[in-house]
Amino acid sequence: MSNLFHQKSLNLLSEQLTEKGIDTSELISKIAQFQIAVPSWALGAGGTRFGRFSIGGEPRNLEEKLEDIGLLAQLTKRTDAVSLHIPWDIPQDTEAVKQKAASLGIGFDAMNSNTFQDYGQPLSYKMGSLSNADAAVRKQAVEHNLQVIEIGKSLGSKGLTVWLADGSNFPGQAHFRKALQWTTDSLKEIYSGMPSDWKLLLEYKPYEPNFYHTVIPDWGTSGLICRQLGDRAKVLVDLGHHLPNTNIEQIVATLMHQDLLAGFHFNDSKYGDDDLSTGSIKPYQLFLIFCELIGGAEEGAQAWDSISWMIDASHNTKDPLEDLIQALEAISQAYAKALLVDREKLNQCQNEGDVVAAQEVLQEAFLTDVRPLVREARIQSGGEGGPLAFYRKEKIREKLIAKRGRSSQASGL
Ligand code: RM4
Ligand code: MN
Ligand code: MN
Repeated sequence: MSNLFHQKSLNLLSEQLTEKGIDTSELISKIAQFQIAVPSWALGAGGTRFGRFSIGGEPRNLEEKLEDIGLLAQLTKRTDAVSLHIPWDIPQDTEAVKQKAASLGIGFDAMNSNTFQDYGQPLSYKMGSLSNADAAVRKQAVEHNLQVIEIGKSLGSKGLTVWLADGSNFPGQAHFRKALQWTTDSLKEIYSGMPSDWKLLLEYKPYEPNFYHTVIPDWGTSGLICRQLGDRAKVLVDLGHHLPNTNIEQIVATLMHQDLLAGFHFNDSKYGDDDLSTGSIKPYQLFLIFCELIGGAEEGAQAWDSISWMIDASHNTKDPLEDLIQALEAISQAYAKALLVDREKLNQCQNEGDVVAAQEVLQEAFLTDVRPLVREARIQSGGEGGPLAFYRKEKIREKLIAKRGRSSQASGL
């Protein structure tokens, strides 16, 4: 898109918004300030249990992962932090890693522990980790999390994300109440090992890799556990971790109402696939989620700054960097549209029971083409107007393949 065309569409949109009493420059600066962390495992092609197809030029080590995120930051100006997964990303030289990240303008978001696979540790997690019937396995899993906290401390992270694969595949395999109790007790030990300025983000997932029961299947179970841990334990909403048709925006509202929302893992899902690109399937849902977030923050339910933002995706078919550019764009758009909602009018419609007008208020915002605002926010921050076009024009993937090689290992495993 030419610069002239961009200016024209921005001016037109500004005029329309000014007529509605909306300050365009304030909007642009809000969009520009909104930063979303990128996980280290999103930079390589993912796979399914049937196979994996390498995209080529994927990062071979932590330094190269940082370089990729640095590039994303430079092009989009929408990300300024990486979320590491241990043991996939154990830094060999912490100081060097810190320096490299700092030189790229990248900080360290929440750390992710991993007790869902075996990677040479003495005891197997096949039958669970924090919920395992064997106390020795639970101890090992707790200690792993404490080590992750130590690594995070050395890098300047301020949070620990726990996602558990624990559960069972068959009726009778697990004792539901004991598994929940062991998980809670293990998490208590982990929580008390966190520095006082850290938060614990507790994820939930209804199924996969276990298909009969998951120890923390939903936000309610996660919230119940968090309540037993302390104020700094909150529920992490991964958009892909819901059964079809779940009203995620309502979950967000309820969690904010209880000051229990830790943050987000952005992605999308059609059936049970938890890692599709955010906004690619249900952009209206993403918009409605942001409406609740903005409303909840404005009305004082939970402070905006207390919420963490991250993309959690892993793709089998797309160039991961192109996908992340699209994801950052989709999130910015949903956020920008939600900022346009006339909340006063919506409130009035709700009080008067005017269902039709309430829908109109939401549609008015959602159907506004906010792309000129998102683009302008990027340009004003020093990024590229069209990061995807730039990425392709500069043949960045081809350059990465030339430098790093065509075949590469999976992002995490
Ligand atoms: C899980 C969950 C976690 C992520 C792993 C790789 O489904 O979303 O957040 O760490 O995948
Ligand atoms: Mn996740
Ligand atoms: Mn997931």
